[in-house]
Amino acid sequence: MDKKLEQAFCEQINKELYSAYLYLAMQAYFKEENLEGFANWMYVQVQEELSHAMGLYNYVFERGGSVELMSIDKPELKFSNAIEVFEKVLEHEKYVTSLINDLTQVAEDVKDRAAISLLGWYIKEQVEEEANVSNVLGNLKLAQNDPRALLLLDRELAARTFVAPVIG
Ligand code: OFO
Repeated sequence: MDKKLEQAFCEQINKELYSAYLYLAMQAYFKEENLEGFANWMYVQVQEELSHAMGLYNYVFERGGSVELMSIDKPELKFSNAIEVFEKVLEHEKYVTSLINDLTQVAEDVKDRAAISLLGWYIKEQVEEEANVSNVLGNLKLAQNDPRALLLLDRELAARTFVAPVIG
C-alpha cells in the first residue's frame, strides 16, 4: 500500500474514533438530561463510528500495510440543549464528509482503485448520515417549545438500533 495513502487512512481512523468519542460525550449529556431515546440514538452513532474506524483499519491490514494509532482529542463535554447538540453533529458530519473527500483524492492521486472503491461506500454513508441528522434537527426545531413533542421524539429515537454495516 502506498505510504502516503496508508498515513491518510491512519489519520481518518483517528477521526472516526474521535467521532465515536464526541458522540459518547453527547450520549452522556442526554443521559444526564434523562432523555434516554436521544441517548440511545447517540449510542447507535458511537457504534456506527467505531465500525467506520474498523472498516478503514481492516482495509490497511488487508493491503499489507500497518496502522499507527494516534491520540484521540478530548471532545466537547458541555451542551446547553438538544438543538445545539444536533447542530454540532451536523457540522461535524459535514466536516467528516470533507475529510472523506480529501482521502478519496489521495487514493485517486496514487491510483489505488481498491481504496477508491472502498471510499465510495464512505461517501454514500456520509450522504445518509447528514440526511439522518438533518431530519432529527428539523424535528427538534419543530418541537422546541413543546415538552410533549420533545418526549414523543425521545420515544421515537429510542427505537433506533445498531445494525453492523457491510462496508465496501
Ligand atoms: Fe459519522 O461518519 Fe464516520 O465519522
